[in-house]
Amino acid sequence: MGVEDRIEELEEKLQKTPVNKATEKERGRIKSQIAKLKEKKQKLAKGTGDTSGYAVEKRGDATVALVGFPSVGKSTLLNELTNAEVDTGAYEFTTLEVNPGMLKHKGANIQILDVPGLIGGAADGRGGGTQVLSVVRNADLILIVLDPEEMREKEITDEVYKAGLRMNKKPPNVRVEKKDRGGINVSSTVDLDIQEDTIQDLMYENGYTNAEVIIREDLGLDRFIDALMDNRKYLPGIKVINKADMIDDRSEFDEYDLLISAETGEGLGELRDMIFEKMGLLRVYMKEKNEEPDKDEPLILREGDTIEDALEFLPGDMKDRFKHARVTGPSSKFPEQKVGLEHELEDEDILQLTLRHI
Ligand SMILES: Nc1nc2c(ncn2[C@@H]2O[C@H](COP(=O)(O)OP(=O)(O)OP(=O)(O)O)[C@@H](O)[C@H]2O)c(=O)[nH]1
Ligand SMILES: [Mg+2]
Repeated sequence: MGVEDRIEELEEKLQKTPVNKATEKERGRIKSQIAKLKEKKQKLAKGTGDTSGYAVEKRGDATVALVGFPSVGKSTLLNELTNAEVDTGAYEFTTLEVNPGMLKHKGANIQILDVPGLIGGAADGRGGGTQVLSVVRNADLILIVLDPEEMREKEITDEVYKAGLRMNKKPPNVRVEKKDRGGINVSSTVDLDIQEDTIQDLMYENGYTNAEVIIREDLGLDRFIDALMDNRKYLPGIKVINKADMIDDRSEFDEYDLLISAETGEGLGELRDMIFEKMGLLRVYMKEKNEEPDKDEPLILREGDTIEDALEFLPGDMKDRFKHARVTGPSSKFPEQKVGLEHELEDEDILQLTLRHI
């Protein structure tokens, strides 16, 4: 039996299994088997798939992937946000390859990838979906573009989910440590909904015989299985409704991040800011002693980055010659605060380095 048939069979079995405590172990096992088979299938598809036209080098400080059904206006949006000039059209599947463009915002170079429109079944390989989704996987942010006249939102988010991508979710707070003996030991800092023997079973199912499992959040079966799979990717996402110029009743779309119009330019300023912020990008202005900071070309870092991370982006030997830094701005307690390598930087900090002479 092929991988596909086996998945189908298991999915049918799962549907027939009632959801209650008594069946939890069984459901866990089926879900875990499905997850593993899907991973296998994706690997197989990758091995044979034709990726020509899809291989795009990552450039700039961060990458955004535009995801949506055909004709929602992805290419029009790419052209408006970046230097790109790609074809757009009133018919579906105008775009058949990945088109990159560069958005310059707040001193950052943000690469935007317009990928071919997704279709239902994309995660299973329909319409070149596997390749499209592998481009999305490599991005730092997913920008879902929806058409107000034909939302089909769940179809899109389902494909993204099935490809192992988890949008706006933190990785599960689960730690697994392999041991030499002692079986599977589960400990948790919160009350757990899943039963302990279900967890043990899932661990065996995934090839562990001796391990310590520490769980720090109350999670369901799916999220626990996510914690055991290597191919899950957690990344930020934004959902926008395009073609705002065509909408009569805007209140219907209150739950979305933003209403935009790639045609009239409405909302695009806010979208640029939102992209920058959601990716957790920071601007750090470098300054030489007794000089003004360089505000035109900030160093672009990520939330949580330290002085040590900043040094990685600077010319070679600065790290070896580092003595200390002085920071003025949101992360400093007072101007020109003297700090070391582990100091965390914030957006719009001014950074001055003192280096050893060699
Ligand atoms: N009214 C209106 N039409 C828009 C807007 N943005 C795009 N369109 C139109 O929608 C149609 C599809 O736009 P594209 O940018 O080609 O859509 P796409 O998502 O790239 O489509 P595929 O490449 O086929 O996946 C074109 O006729 C655009 O002119 C908008 O904000 N408002
Ligand atoms: Mg297009």
